[in-house]
Amino acid sequence: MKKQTSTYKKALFAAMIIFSAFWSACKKDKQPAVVQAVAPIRPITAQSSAYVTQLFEFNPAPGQYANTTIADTTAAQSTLNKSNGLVSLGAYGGYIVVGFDHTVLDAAGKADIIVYGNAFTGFAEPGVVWVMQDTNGNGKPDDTWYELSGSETGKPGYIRNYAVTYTRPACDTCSVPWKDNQGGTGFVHTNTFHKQIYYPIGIKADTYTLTGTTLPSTNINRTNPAFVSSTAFAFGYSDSTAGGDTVDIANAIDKNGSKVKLKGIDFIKVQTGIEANLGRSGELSTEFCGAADMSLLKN
Ligand SMILES: [Ca+2]
Ligand SMILES: [Ca+2]
Ligand SMILES: [Ca+2]
Repeated sequence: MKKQTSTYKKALFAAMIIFSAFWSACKKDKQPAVVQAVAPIRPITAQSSAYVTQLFEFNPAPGQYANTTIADTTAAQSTLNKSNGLVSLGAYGGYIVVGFDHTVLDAAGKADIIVYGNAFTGFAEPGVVWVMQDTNGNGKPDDTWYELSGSETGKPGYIRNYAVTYTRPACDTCSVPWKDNQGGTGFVHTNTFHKQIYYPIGIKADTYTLTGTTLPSTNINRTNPAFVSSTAFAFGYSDSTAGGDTVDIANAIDKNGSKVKLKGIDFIKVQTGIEANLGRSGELSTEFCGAADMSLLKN
């Protein structure tokens, strides 16, 4: 009898655990996107620029344009206040942080920001776009970055918290070794067209690490070695479509991949999304040419 009771209790206990797990799973499913702390909104005024107006950070990866006028601070500055500046971010993880002079609001059901690059058909160099709201209101991007998810989020080869460490090569024009946090290694290969140092001269340390989200290499086609093509992903990445790529603040996700509701954003970061050598074209490196608040662009 005693044994039966204990078996019964065990069964009841197990049933309760299953039910509570089921119940909490259901509750979880019904939870809306995480709502972030309310950040101050800087309203649009008659003087507001559609384009990003301030450069906060330029931290390139090694690449064939490193240490040239296409990948220096002046190049990074050239992307402000217009759509046709140009800075090369280098290989995986190279990034730029820029800001608007007002808060770009999330317009319901549509894209909010256009990011300009220099892509053309078959030559996408996708950059991951991140957004930040100035939660503490100090005008600086020292708050929390949220990735804007795109068509590749969750697919094989998509990895958040991906990190690549670059090492200063043995000689100035030697290929730059890299090692990622997934066991991968390789080189940013030097080529005969660009003979300068590929390791950014601004980096004094012999190694440095760039961290972000990496995208799948599935759209890179090496069938023709003379022209390795890279087709644009469906949506959500910069330097992918001729004329610019639009992104939606509503696609913001946090570091765990959960959707986040942001009323608006003040800063954006664009970061090269794939470590890949494109043969003669050199390493895959996102170019950033500017960005604009679509609500302020004249049609
Ligand atoms: Ca939107
Ligand atoms: Ca801030
Ligand atoms: Ca490009």
